[in-house]
Amino acid sequence: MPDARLTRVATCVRAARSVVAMTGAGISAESGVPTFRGSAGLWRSFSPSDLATPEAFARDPRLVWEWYRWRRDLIRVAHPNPGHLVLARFEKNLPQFQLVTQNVDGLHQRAGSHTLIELHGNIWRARCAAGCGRLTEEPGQGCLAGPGGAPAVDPPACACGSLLRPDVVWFGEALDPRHITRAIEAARVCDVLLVVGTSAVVYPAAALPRIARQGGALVVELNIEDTPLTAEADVVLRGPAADVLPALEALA
Ligand code: BJW
Ligand code: ZN
Repeated sequence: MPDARLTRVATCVRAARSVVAMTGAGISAESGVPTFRGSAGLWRSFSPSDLATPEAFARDPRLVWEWYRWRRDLIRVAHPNPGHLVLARFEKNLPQFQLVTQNVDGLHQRAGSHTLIELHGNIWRARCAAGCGRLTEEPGQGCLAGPGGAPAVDPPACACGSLLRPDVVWFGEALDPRHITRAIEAARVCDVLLVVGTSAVVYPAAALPRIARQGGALVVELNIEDTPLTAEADVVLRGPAADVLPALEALA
C-alpha cells in the first residue's frame, strides 16, 4: 500500500505543468560521495574557512588544490544512483522539468541530465584565478597534467601565468547571476518543487523553496532527516533519495 504522502506528491507531479527539483549533496551520498554537514560530512574533518573560501585559496592554493584532487578521486570512482537516474528521466518524460543542483560532482550529467543549472559550479572544471577567462574542462579525468602529460604540479598554472582554481563557488563569492536568475524564475513559476538531499542552510539556494511557495507551488522535502525547511514544506518524504525517488516515479 503506497504511502499517502507519496501518492499525493505523485498526483501533483502528474498534473503539474512545471516541476523543479533542487538537489544537494544527499542525493550523491548513496553513490559514495561525502556530504558536507552531518556526522560523516566533510565539514566534520575539514574547516570550510581553510578550504572553501577565496581567502583560503590566496593563503594556501596548494592545500586547497590537494583537497579538491582528493575529492575528485572519490567522485571519479562513484556512479550515479537510482535517484540521479529518476531525475534524468523526469527531464525526458515530464512536459516541463528543471533540475537545479548545488552539487559540483557532475553525477547528474553522468546520469543523463542535460539542462541542469549548476549553482555552485563543477569540480571537473578549473578557471583562471586572476579572471583572464581561461577555463579547462576535464570531465571524468581531472588530473590537470603538466606539459606533455607530465604529473600534475599543485597549484596548476593558467596559460596567462596566474594560478588556476577549481571552478566552484566558495563562501563569500557571488553565484553566476545567469544561473541564480534562471533558478529563481523556475522556482517562481513551478507547480511542484522537489527539494532533495540538502540541509537547506546555504544561501541563496536555500531561498528557492520560499520563492516557490510564494508562487503557489507544492514544496516537497525529500531527506533522511529534518532541516530548517521541514517546518515550511507542504509534504515531507523521509528516506534515502535513491529509494524515495524511484518510488515516486513509479506512482507518477
Ligand atoms: C540525504 C541522504 C540521502 C544525506 N537521501 N538526503 C547568514 C545568513 C544567510 C547567508 C549567509 C550568512 N552568513 C554567510 C552567508 C552567505 C553564505 C551562506 O549561505 N552561509 C550559510 C552557511 C550561513 N553563502 C555564500 O557565501 C554564497 N554566496 C553569497 O552569498 O554571495 C553573496 C555575494 C554577492 C555579491 C558579491 C559577493 C558575494 C556562496 C555559497 C557557496 C557554497 N559553496 C559550497 C562549496 C562548493 C564547492 C565545493 O563543493 O567544494 O557548496 S559549501 C557546500 O554547501 C556546497 C554545497 O553545495 C552547499 C550546500 O550543502 P548541501 O548540498 O545542502 O549538503 P549538506 O551536507 O549540507 O546536506 C546534505 C543533506 O542531505 C542533509 O540534510 C542530509 O540529511 C541529507 N542526506 N543522505 C536524502 N541518502
Ligand atoms: Zn589566466
